[in-house]
Amino acid sequence: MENWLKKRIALSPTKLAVVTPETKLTFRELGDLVSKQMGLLAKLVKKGTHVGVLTNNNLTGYSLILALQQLGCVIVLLNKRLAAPELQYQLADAEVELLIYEDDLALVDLTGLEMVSFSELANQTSEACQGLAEFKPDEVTTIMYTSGTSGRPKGVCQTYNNHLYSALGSALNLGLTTEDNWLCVAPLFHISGLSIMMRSLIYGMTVTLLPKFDADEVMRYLVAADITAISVVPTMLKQLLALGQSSLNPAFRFFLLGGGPIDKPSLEKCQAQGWPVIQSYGMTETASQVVALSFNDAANHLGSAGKPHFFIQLKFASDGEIMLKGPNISPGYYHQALKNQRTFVDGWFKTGDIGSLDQDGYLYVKGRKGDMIISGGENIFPREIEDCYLKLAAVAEIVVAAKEDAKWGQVPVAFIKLKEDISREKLVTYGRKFLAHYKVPKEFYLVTDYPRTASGKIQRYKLLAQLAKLQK
Ligand code: S0N
Ligand code: AMP
Ligand code: MG
Ligand code: MG
Repeated sequence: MENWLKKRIALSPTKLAVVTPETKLTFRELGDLVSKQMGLLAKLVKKGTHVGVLTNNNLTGYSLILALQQLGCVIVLLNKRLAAPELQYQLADAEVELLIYEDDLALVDLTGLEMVSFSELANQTSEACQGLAEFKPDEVTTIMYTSGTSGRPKGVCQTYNNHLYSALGSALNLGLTTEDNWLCVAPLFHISGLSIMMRSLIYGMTVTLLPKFDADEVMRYLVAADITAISVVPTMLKQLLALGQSSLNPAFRFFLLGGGPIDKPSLEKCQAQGWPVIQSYGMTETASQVVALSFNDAANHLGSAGKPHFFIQLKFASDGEIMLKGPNISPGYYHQALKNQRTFVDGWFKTGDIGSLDQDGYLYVKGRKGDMIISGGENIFPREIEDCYLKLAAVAEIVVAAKEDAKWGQVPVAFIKLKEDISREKLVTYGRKFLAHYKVPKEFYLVTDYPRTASGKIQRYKLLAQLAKLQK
């Protein structure tokens, strides 16, 4: 198929492509910046090189991602909140040959890897080079890691077609206007953020890119700038609600809400103050939303994630697990043949989520099969935390579970059995060295044993019930 960036520049060269607090670029100007980045990258990469990118949301990162795509590299998007050992694992697992990182995200402990900072890259000698003649629909363009139901995080491969059909499915539900301007505060290293970039190329849509989510700042944009859409996770929407400002700019069309469950009172509050919230369901493996409410249905189906997008088929396994099929869905996890065999069955992707459809075909997501925790839109797999703490001499056993949290939705807490005394502070310091801070348990409850089945297996649900009692 056509190279999206080249096509977009040919179709709408003077349309605004990206707005940041510092600058505004048309698609032609963005194309020029991308060409410049390609020139600087030319000596370092070739088609097919696996390149890690560690960036905040800013124009340099944005243009570098596009430049790497133009050069046909496999772009491995890395979560800036991860600890060095977690990044090291993902870089090795994804067979990253070169890491490009924003200077202030420098990690001294990364070893055995070619690394170039943004400022070093800017000082490379430039070489003329061409973007891909065309995009091959089934080629992998991006890889993103996700913590799922088992094992270490896995690299989700995303093809051009995955991104294309994701963008098309979204547009068929939400429509497009020539005025569309999508505020991107979701990280570019998550599909919530990257999908906005891909939609921009495919639709010819303006993206307003902010360096981070700051509720007051975002509200200023929603009120005073000509923003028409914003993608938010529940934590963000609740922070915006708490500001108590209800009237948004007249062109504003919708909040696209995804990334995890939200409480009904928050949705009702949005409705009461006339905020158009489009609840959606999707994941890294589906290149963003695949089920969403429509404008007509949003008011009457509060709490539902909506109907499957045009290209998406949905069914349930006998235990209620949501299964999906369609062109958005990843061809698989990188280098995970066994996991892929179990997860992608006859073209159907087993999501690990439990749900049901009501009589009118609206999806209700009811929970997860495994023990995954979602904190502020970040997935946490308890076993990863448990394995990390078991390496501490003082720890005999540990079970990590989700605790409801007003700000983050859920946070991890630990039930810990000690061999020797250790302070809470030491436990926290240890965790923060090896794990992203959002994964470090917020509480450590000391226990002498765990509720177990006759065969000795820990009954996690009983621990959680005990926790509920403790909280009363
Ligand atoms: C909520 C966010 C913005 C919070 O980050 P913030 O406020 O910028 O934090 P910092 O100032 O950097 O740090 C302050 C302290 O807070 C800790 N912290 C940061 N994040 C979390 C967190 N998630 N949980 C717990 N703690 C957190 C920091 O560690 C720091 O503490 P200390 O000092 O102790 O280190 C941020 O978390 C955020 O951006 N979250 C969203 C992530 C996201 O986008 N997830 C979605 C992933 N899923 C998908 O992309 C699939 C669904 C999808 O595509 C989608 C989703 C939403 C909307 C639309 C779509 C779509 O379909 O298009
Ligand atoms: P990720 O792979 O990080 O994008 O996380 C995707 C996961 O977030 C899904 O597998 C679900 O468990 C959860 N999720 C996404 N959307 C919703 C929703 N509308 N309601 C409940 N959980 C959701
Ligand atoms: Mg996931
Ligand atoms: Mg903050």
